[in-house]
Amino acid sequence: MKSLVIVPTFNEAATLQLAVNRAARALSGHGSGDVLVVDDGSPDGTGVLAARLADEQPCIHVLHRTGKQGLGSAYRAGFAWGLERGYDVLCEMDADLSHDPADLPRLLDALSHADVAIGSRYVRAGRVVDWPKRRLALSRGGNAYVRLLTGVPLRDATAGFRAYRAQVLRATDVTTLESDGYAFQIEVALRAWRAGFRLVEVPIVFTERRTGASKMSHEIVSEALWRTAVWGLRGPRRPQARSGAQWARPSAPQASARDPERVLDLTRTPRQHHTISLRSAK
Ligand SMILES: Nc1nc2c(ncn2[C@@H]2O[C@H](COP(=O)(O)OP(=O)(O)O)[C@@H](O)[C@H]2O)c(=O)[nH]1
Ligand SMILES: [Mg+2]
Repeated sequence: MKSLVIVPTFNEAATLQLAVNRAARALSGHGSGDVLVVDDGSPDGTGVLAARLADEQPCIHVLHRTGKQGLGSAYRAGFAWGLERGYDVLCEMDADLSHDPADLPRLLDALSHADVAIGSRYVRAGRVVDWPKRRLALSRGGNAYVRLLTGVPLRDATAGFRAYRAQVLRATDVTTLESDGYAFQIEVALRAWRAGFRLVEVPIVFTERRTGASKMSHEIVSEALWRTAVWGLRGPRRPQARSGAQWARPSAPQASARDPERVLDLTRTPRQHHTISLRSAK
């Protein structure tokens, strides 16, 4: 399986090199993989740095865009780039080291029994380090709101550290979505779930950035709130049946206290949903 890790950047020069190099190293120990930086003309020179890294290492690529166009837009461009080039798996990862690139192999491994692996802060063994109480409350409250309005059974639907099988992004028409920011993350997860794909939440530790500034804004939060309400009103609260899954159903689920994963069997109706723990796929 050939993987692509997409890293959107706006003013992340302080951490980009470390994040990209660590991602490349994590991928090199896990089959073949590339990294794509999608930079929106960062004034701090992140794009120039990314171009230099791409010159030095063939597994690193960069997409330069003019002006800040939003996280959703950056991912749409990155997904289109990766799908055109035939990658089997496309990952999302932030550049500010809040996501630990060393967790990439666990996300990729989880695709042996799922179509989408979400690095989750809110399942057992997942957590957030150094977020102010207000930010944590916003994130947890936002996720409760998403579950209530849409029925999607995810603890962390706004997470931005993920691995998707390419077919999920094709089937959900991801490059034509219009939402941005957290709304984009919610929309892709919701579409995948409604289409009957199997989602798994893999616990991660999310560490607040040490340098640079968050691009989170009131506009991003309010977009997520109103769009989620519209999706909840318009769409079904249950997934479609889906046949021909590529993952192998695990024969005997085994609980593991060290490496628990929350698996949502999306081939079932919501009333039949159950949560089981699985050992990380080998
Ligand atoms: N290309 C691009 N990247 C963005 C944009 N907004 C945010 N990002 C990147 O998306 C990632 C997550 O953003 P961040 O501000 O850390 O969000 P937070 O972790 O929720 O506070 C980082 O790598 C940002 O540089 C944007 O408009 N364009
Ligand atoms: Mg961040």
